[in-house]
Amino acid sequence: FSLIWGLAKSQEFSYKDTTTWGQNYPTCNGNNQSPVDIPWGFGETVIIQPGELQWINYGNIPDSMRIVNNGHTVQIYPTWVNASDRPYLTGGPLGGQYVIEQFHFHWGQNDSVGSEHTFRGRRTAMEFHMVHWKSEYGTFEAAASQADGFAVIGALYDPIFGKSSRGIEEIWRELGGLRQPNDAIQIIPFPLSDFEVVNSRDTYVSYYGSLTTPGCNEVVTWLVALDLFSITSDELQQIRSVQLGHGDTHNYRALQNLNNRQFTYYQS
Ligand code: 1SD
Ligand code: ZN
Repeated sequence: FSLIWGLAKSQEFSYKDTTTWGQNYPTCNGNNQSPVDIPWGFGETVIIQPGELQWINYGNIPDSMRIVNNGHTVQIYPTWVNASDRPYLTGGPLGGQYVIEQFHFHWGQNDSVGSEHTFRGRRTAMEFHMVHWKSEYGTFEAAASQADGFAVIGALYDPIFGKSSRGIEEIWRELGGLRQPNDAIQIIPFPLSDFEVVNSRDTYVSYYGSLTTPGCNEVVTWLVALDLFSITSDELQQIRSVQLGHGDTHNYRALQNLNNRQFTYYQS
């Protein structure tokens, strides 16, 4: 089993029936899978754990920024020449520093679906993920097989407020170059703090889970913002014109069982 083969194989899946992923990727049938329904949300009172989640270096402008349509999502890789400039998360539930690798989006066929996590059964129109890996493991690939290897920020978007935001606009103006799977472009870099979830002094619900795509590695400390973020219906229409592999028209996975897991809450 080579790493190259493993990576190539992990690209082979469709969203038409996400419940069958376990046939080719046994971990997708595990007990700590994501996404899950979160029984709270949108401004309700929760018990905040001590220890703030800290966003470090997110105002740094990347040295380069590359976007790919990987057939499953639009994925953005910001890179910094000096490792010390890379943004990272620490504090809250995280035991160490988690550096940013990439960010991407999950969406649906219409405004009533698209997010992967749900709040009290309510799905929103889009979900934004910022994937981080624990820097002490040296590489993204090494961290991908460690139980505490990844931290992923989730932010749910909905068109109910009808306004756009800077980070979304900066990516959306590039979507024309990303229409087909394997399309890839370089863009003029902008700081990740242009996304409202960054530094938002928000409350995050944290739980232990997995990647929401095959191999479904159970390596993720999830931090989902309890706030709701705004996008326009027009912008949602635009991301639906990005073609995915296998003719998929959405890229959110079905909800998974919580089993024995618990939720904790942190402030940033
Ligand atoms: O869907 C993404 C996938 O595109 C890839 O980024 C993977 C990490 O290699 O992470 C999943 S997710 O769990 O962040 N949705
Ligand atoms: Zn994701």
